[in-house]
Amino acid sequence: MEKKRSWAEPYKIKMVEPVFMTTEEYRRKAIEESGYNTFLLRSEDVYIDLLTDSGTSAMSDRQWAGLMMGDEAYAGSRNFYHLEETVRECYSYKYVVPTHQGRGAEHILSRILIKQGDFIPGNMYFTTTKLHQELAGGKFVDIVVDEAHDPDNLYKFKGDTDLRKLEKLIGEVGADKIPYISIATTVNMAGGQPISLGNLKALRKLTTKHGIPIVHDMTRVAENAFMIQQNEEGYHDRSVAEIVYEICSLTDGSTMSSKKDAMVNIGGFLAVNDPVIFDKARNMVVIYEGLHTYGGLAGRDMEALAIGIRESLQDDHIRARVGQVMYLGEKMMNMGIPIVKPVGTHGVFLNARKFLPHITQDKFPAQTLAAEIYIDSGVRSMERGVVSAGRNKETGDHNYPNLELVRLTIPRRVYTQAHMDVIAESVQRVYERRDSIRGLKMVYEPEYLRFFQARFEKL
Ligand code: P61
Repeated sequence: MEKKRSWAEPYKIKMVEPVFMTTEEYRRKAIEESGYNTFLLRSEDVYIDLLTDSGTSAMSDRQWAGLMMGDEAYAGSRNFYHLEETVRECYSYKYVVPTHQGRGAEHILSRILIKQGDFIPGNMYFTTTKLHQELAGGKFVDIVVDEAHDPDNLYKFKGDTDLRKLEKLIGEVGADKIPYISIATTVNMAGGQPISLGNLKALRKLTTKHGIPIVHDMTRVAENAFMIQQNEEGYHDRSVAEIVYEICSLTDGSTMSSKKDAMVNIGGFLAVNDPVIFDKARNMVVIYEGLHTYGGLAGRDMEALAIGIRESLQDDHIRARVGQVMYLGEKMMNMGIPIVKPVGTHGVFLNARKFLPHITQDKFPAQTLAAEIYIDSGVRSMERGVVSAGRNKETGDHNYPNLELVRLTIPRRVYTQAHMDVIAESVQRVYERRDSIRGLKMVYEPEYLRFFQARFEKL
């Protein structure tokens, strides 16, 4: 029998940034002063930062070299043309409008396509995406498969859409009230769960019949493609780059936060195939972001992005990236810690309902758990539960999502396997003393995207 061979990261480390450990007493004070909200901590007070994988990845030597090649012309920067060519070649879209980050693209897209009273179906909500749809007068409708709302369901493609839910909506409101379907690869709020190509093809067929476009939130599309390569019949021999191209070809356009897959600190874009929408978008971008050949980015940012896109599609890179997340997830499962299964691609999501069953959702179990992990070790994570879900616009009550999660998000190419061990051990320590943990009450709540700035006190 052949012995199992280990694999390792396809890079070596050239530059390091020190991180500092604080005392538990210090961290107790720091999180209290931050209103028990990990978004309000100072990064210097964090030991291992798993708040997000957004803009926090390590750039390669090639990307850093790209920064030096920035053409900072106000108009027509060569880096824009490099980016445009890369998007065409790697993602299939004809036209690109750069934006400062993903939500800039969401804003422009929503303003162009959504009319008051429209419905936008999607495979689970994302905070900024849904907000921009609402601000433009639309209403988000969840058409993700039911499995996605169950943290213990082992279905491999929890990002799939439920076509019956979509057909029902079309029957109720009519296709002309649905400006587009919003599909995310992968689904962040479900725990980084992929959509299958089989499902996307079926969705394409149905939407073509009704004349409804598909817009693709391609923030973590390379990770989604890797999961297709690993788990979907017929794709084992296809490269991640080929699968990504096929996914994009099945859609009409995309919004992208390049701060994830493409490993830049800032950047995003809107990409479309329709020249009329492109024309509107490049006119609107000059109002909110910048000229259509830079859209809020420096030339050097666009260069690092163009290079990062190609790096994100390399099979050995993506295998190591997702492999590290899987390593942490499996370690936690072996420790008996309740997490979202199957393990997603960009982080391990703790199931706070099971972790802290004695804390009811109105006392914010996931918010509480993120604070407790920080106190234990200085590991910073993020709430993805009732606080993130916001309020019901009609009733004013909290939205109570089934998923009450803490996200331990892994930046790309930043932390080592030893860091993963330290993280798992910290969560285990908190798990051992879970019975003594009490919930929180919200004492300050901003109007939009409240989870970023809300403040809490201990009960
Ligand atoms: C994140 F707590 N994500 O995961 P922008 N689509 C998708 C994203 O993941 C995404 C954006 C659009 C972040 C940052 C963040 O509730 C939050 O470049 C699937 O951040 O504008 C961003 O892209 C928006 C954290 C955003 C949050 C919203 O950490």
